[in-house]
Amino acid sequence: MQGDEYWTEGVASARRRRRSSQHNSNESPSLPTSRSDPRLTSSAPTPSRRRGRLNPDFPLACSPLSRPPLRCFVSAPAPAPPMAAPRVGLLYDDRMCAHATPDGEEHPENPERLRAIWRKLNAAGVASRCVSLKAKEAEDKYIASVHSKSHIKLMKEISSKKYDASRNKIARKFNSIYFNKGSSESAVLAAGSVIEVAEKVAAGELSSAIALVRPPGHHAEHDEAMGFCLFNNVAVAANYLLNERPDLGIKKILIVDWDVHHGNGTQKMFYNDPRVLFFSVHRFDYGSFYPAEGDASHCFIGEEAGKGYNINVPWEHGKCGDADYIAAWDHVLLPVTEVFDPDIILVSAGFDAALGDPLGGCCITPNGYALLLTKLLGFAQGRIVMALEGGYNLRSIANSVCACAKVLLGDKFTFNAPEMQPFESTWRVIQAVRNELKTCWPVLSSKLPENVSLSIRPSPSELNAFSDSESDSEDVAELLATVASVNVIEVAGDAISEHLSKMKLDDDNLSVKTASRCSAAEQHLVDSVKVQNNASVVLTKRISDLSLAWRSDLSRTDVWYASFGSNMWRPRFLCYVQGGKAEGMSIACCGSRDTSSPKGTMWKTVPHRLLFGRSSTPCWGTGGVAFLNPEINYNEKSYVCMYKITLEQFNDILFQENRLVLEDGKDGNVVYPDSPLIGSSEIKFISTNKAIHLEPIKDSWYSNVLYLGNEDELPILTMTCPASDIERFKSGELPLAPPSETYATTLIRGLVEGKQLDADGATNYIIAAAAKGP
Ligand code: X5A
Ligand code: ZN
Repeated sequence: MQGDEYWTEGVASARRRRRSSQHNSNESPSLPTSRSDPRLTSSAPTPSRRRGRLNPDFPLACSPLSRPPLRCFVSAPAPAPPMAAPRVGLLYDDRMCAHATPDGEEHPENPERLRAIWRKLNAAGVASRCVSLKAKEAEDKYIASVHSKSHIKLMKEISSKKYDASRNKIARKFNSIYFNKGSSESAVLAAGSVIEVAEKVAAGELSSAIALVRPPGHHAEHDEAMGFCLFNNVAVAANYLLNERPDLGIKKILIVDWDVHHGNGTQKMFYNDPRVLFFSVHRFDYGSFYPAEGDASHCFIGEEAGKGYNINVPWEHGKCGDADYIAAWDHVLLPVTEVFDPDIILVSAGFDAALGDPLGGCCITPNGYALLLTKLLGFAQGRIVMALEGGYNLRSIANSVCACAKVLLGDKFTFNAPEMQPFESTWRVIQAVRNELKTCWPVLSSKLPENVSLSIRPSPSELNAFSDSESDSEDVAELLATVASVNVIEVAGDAISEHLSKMKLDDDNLSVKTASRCSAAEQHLVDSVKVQNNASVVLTKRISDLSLAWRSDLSRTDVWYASFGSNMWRPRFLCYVQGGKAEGMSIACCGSRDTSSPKGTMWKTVPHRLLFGRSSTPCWGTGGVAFLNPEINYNEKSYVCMYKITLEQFNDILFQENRLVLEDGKDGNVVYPDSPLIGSSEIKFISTNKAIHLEPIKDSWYSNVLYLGNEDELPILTMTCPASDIERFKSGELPLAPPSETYATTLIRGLVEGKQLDADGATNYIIAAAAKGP
């Protein structure tokens, strides 16, 4: 049924068959079609990693629109043929430790990162098994394929005497950048080193390689250093292979960017280039996670000839780990890669999504990275080049790189089942990505299997195990211990694949498999559906039942919801109650559970500044949306349109504003979160404290509920950003942006139809607010 669901063995054996039957006429005709991937259980490398070029006469196997070969897995196991150990390049060079903060200030992106990895690889006996390589400078003409002349000149001269007096000031003009006397050399070596290893892998001199480089690269744009990145090392290397070395036969490149941050620079460089498939999986947090640009969303799929060749998997929150990444691999990356059929894979290998990372707040384990990498080895004949990007916990990055090196060396790995299920939000994100790309990649057009709704874990708000933000610092040892204690399922051989990817479409065994993976807390839900035929429907119903209690409770309390943005226009507000979309909206709302109209409407002005920020929204497109500065400011008068609604409805609006409503997909059902964000105790809290920052959704835009006083004994509530976001707007970390025309029109209509201002007055009010900033 679902022809595109992948697990490691599936990819590897599918590749083996294709290569052997079509491409590689000199390979043995009796290649194994074993059900279990030997890489998972033995040290013998698989035939898919054999060296040997594609037949250059063979036409490009796949355009995105062609169907992949039908996969059917023959179960007779066969031993893999013996083969020489892979030659794995390992590039380390102390000269890339020269880039450091100018006065020894602490910084996460520091030289110790490289040294920690290098020490670990030596201590583990891994370095000596690799082919050692030294850094090499990139020639200007190669860097010039992605960067402007002036950017190259500045980066190469910034360390010279000439800039001694102005260096720090120039650094401050960029976003998250420092320079010192070693920066120029390190940057040129980092770019040159990735070229160096990519060339050797492409030429077949090495099977695969790891380049331990810094400064990192993926945030660097054509004319801009940012996010600790000076030159875009991976982009430079990709262009080198494609444009400078046709002799190496590299025509299609897959770039996998698993750094926790969006690879904005790389995305832009290949946005309309179909030769480079750029895949980035990153925290997005509704647009608030660094670099906090809207173009990290899944809607950005490439342009012109490059349409479909840019894939973003934007997590909605932190705490994503092995299970979430494996799901993204199995249900997005691998099916597309199978069709794309790259000649080489470059990995923008940041390790800041690792468990314990101080910036990432995610929790990939070293074994998780090993598995993600193993799954990629099934493509491009195993030609993989890893280039270090971010990763700021020294222990985590050392262990993670070490695990990856062992995978490339062909070491035996026993993959434990991920200790957790993917989040519910993970399936939502993956389904959204697949929808966006399905016309470009028909292999993504099938619905995710039904049983995924059972393979979920609660939202992070209900899991307090791991650190989530850049500011939190947690004891890594403690975190690792936590994971160790839950990660108890030891599996081997054929059983592994069953555990690796729980979306394996074995509907018959659904309840058994699911049960073995659920936490005790989820078990009662599973028990209740075990005997049912349509399990997910029953589960959904159960969730609705759970929510009934709070709903009937909160339906008895009325509040004033004070709107200052597009909801001032009644038809737009009614979408949040009745569902659907009003003029100017590009996506529909699902509405509230209780669709009754407001019991009253009233206008007021409040002493808070109105501002416009963020760079785009799914509903209104490019341009900022409205926020109310939570701080009281008696010099300000902002208009609010208040609607008298039930507290239940207010929660449903909060859910929708913060995109917490799960589209069930099957029959248009929607699933609301099963507990309210603002209950009676929060109302109590808020009337004394004036505001409540909602911890469960602290990273979404409207996570702060403000109390603006009361009107006929009912509290007036609104939703806006937290005070910390105001600081980020002020510092420039979050962009201020004027509203788009459609959005502004909606606000103006609200004010005019609400008889608060005339058209000119309303226009001026919006323009003034947009001009003032926070
Ligand atoms: C390469 C990388 C992160 C920049 C974060 C800035 N950059 N707050 O991980
Ligand atoms: Zn990063």
